[in-house]
Amino acid sequence: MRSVIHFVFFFIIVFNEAQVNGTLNNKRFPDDFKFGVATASYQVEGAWNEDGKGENVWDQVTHRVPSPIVNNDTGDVACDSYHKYKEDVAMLKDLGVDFYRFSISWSRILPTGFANEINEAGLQYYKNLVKELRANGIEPLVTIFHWDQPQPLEDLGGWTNDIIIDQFVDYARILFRELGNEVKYWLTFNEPKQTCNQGYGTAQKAPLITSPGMGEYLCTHNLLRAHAKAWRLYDEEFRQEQQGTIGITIDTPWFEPFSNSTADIEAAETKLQFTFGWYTNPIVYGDYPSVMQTNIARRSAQQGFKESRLPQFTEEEKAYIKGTYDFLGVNVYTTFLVSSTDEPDPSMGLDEDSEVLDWQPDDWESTASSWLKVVPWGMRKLVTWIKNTYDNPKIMITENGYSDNGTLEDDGRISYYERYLSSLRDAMELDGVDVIAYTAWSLMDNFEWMQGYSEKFGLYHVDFNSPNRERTAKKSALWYKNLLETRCLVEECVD
Ligand code: GBH
Repeated sequence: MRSVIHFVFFFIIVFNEAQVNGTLNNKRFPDDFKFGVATASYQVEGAWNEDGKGENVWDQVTHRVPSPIVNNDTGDVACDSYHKYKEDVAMLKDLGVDFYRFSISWSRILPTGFANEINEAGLQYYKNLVKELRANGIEPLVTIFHWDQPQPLEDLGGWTNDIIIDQFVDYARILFRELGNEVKYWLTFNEPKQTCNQGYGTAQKAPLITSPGMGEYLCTHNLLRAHAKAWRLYDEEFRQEQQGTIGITIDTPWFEPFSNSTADIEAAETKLQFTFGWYTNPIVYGDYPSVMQTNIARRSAQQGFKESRLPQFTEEEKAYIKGTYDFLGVNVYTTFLVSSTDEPDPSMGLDEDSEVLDWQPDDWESTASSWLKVVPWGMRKLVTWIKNTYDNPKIMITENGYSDNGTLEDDGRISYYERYLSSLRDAMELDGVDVIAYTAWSLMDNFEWMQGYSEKFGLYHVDFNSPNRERTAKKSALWYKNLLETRCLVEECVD
């Protein structure tokens, strides 16, 4: 009976949306294309001080008085996934996903950040989770670092101190050794731009350090070398035996030129280089984008610095970093417009150093998050630009999603997913972009960083007022389940 109701429900949803969005791509997703959902440790696990876990920067920031987080929210309990992972896996099984992207909490494995002592209970949690996933036919995709560095390392300067490179690699080695027989897909970092620019530049993410145009560049310089070292460690010591694959997730909006003028077209390209190229150019080609090198060197000199604020790689480091990816993970949510300007802001900072202007028009379709405007066509333009700029890499969309206030009747989310997936399918079909996977953010409502629990991205609702944190499928969960069965965005697809 339930399945009959579900069937009718699906039919109505699919039919209605197809009517509304008459132009959805009607090609089935290829058989080997993988669909999944994502979460991150601090956003879902809770159990912040249980079983020997150490303090990390998000514990530290959320416990500050007064709290910098909306409603004084914390991730102390979050979705309680540390205790409820079997329920999470049951949800994943019901959705029918091919894989689950989750991250590991560094301070759960290494309470001080240093590798002298492993917290076995923390390690066991991830072994249990991976085992449960495997038992249910779900592939784990593991993010080694999703923003929650151990506080003792932060006390030494965190990502701005190069001692963190070897600590990160030691941590990664433990994960490859202990989990690598069961985990075949790894991501070193999630969205390094947010770790560095928001963490050490503009103070919009933990550890909330304000050092625009200085701290954010130091952070990135260390993070890129840590990434390369972890990739090479896997490549040289684990790949042959474990047969896995390892990449990195980099986020960017699509940046659309405001007009057809050469200046605006160049400005949009510059903005892409300062956002996505900051990380991807070193990893694919061995060095920072030339526009970053030129702008920052010139501005640093004008500001009285003896050397560029953008650190330089040695020739040896360039060769070492170049090529350290098996695939590129891309997180994409939205689009910005970009124009050139005759009066660049002379102050220090990543945005200022780019010397262009970017914004989102007020009349673009909005969500619960101020930065997230619904712009489906940006998806195709972005992945096609990545294909053309970075030598046709394998691309995994490792996040894409929509925020609202948590309603179960989340038609806005369904419509967002339909149109973004259609645009992605267009890029695959019409531009030959090599996209191998798509990941919806998120499996369930969770701790949305500085916004606390005020912005909801889940396919499943979580009752944060109840000690049991009950999960309930939203309409979008049923829609995603149907998509994963049919692999098709319209009523009937062609292959
Ligand atoms: C992802 O970041 C994260 O990986 C994930 O943990 C998070 O829950 C999810 O998105 C939803 O936000 O303050 O105007 O400068 C997405 C990329 C980049 C979006 C930074 C918010 C801040 C915009 N994020 N951005 S603003």
